[in-house]
Amino acid sequence: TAPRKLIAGNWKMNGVGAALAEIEAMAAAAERLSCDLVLCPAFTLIERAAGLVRDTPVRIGAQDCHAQPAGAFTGDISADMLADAGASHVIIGHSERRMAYAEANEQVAAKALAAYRAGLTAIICVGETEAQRDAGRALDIVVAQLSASLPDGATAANTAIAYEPVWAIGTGRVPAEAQIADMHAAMRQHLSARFGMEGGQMRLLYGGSVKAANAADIFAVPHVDGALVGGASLKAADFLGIAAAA
Ligand code: G2H
Repeated sequence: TAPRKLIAGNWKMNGVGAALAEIEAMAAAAERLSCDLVLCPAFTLIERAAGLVRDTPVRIGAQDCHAQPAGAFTGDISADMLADAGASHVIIGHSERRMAYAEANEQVAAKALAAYRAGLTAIICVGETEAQRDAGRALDIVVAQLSASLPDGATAANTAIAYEPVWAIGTGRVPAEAQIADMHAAMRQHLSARFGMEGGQMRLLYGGSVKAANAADIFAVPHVDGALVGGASLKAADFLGIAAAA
């Protein structure tokens, strides 16, 4: 049976305190939804957001964590700190971090392990660039990323995967349904081969320019178990429109 869909919002570097009203509105509607909702605002909002959703089905996540539990890492935040602030999830290896901070697969895997140790669920991101797709290498690249970015010990409970083609992020361009289907089938095959039943149940999210208008078509693709949403997660009306399609 297909797992319950997970719709995760990635606020990126957007939103100050006033934006918490959007999370409050999402939480107020969440009870009526048949999917799981996770919002990942900036570090500075996590504790307040977690307080707001405490008695609702909505969960709060972060957008990154450090691989080490503590130490001399100026400006960084550990997975334990996120858990302490009330987060239950953390996005790891988003392509914006892979590109801007040169985060390699091995570092992504180390961060995922840190997340597991802190009791967090990792949302691990993978995705090819446009040049890689044009060269016919998208499936190979993404499966290789997946293989190297997931540590041993990944389970369906502590890990979700987000497939985000780099060329679809914030561009309004979405892959053809057949392209998403092929990629998610390849990822599922890899995960089942490596993790057995756990890999078969791990939720595979699609990310990149998801909005209410295209969500239903994307969710109908086999092995799409939810979405990682950027721009359309900032406003409750948009995000709830996507969640309603799940
Ligand atoms: C891809 C996505 C969220 P957007 O980065 O992770 O952003 O929906 O704005 O393309």
